[in-house]
Amino acid sequence: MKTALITGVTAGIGEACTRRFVAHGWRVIGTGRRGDRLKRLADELGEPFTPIELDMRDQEAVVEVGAGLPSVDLLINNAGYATEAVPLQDADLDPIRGMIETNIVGLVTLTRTLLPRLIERKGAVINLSSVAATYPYRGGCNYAGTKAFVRQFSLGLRCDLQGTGVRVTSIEPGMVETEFTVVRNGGDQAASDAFYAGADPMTADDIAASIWWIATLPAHLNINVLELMPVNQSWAGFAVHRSA
Ligand code: 8X3
Repeated sequence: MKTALITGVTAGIGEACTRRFVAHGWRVIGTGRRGDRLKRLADELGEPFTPIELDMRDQEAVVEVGAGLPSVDLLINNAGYATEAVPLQDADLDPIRGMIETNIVGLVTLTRTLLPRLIERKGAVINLSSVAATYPYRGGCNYAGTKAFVRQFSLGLRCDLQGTGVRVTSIEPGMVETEFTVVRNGGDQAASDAFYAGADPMTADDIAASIWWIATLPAHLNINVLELMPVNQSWAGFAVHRSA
């Protein structure tokens, strides 16, 4: 039985991946911050699912969890979030630090801790980046910066793992309707609904299907980067400030 470690399984893409991999006969070890949701998922999925309560900002806990795991075939570094999209000059630093600790430091720590056991299995790492890694927008410099890190970390990790057989992918979705935008707006469901209204955004399951495809490709084939958007999302032009 193949085993995947998936971070951030209590909602959205992580939860959709968990359901998809379990449905295909994998064992999933899933981490998340919300114990009640982990328990609900464990009650529903039963024996193939092992829940672990973990806050990716807590680096000691990340090392402890990573070091206690068995060999795994796949690490999906999904846990991550965006702080409110306000210009840096108006933003509070504490939430930004928390995001950087989760999206970057936690991801690197868990990956480093687990790599020897991924190498044993000639496994794979799939990292959740974002279109924000490539296309800047106002209020997103820190979030986009973390996701650009994730992409470049993924490409560089391929170099480090040359010859080990371990595959690494950066997957970079645009609008996916999940709790992402509720979190970004401090719990404001109406703001999230307005953001996705009429856009026919991607679903968590669209991304889980792509991750399943990447994970089950022949072992000699590596998807380096995969960028996805809903058809209704594209790019705006340059912003130009003009003096009066
Ligand atoms: C977030 C992507 O397009 O919702 O990672 O800003 S988008």
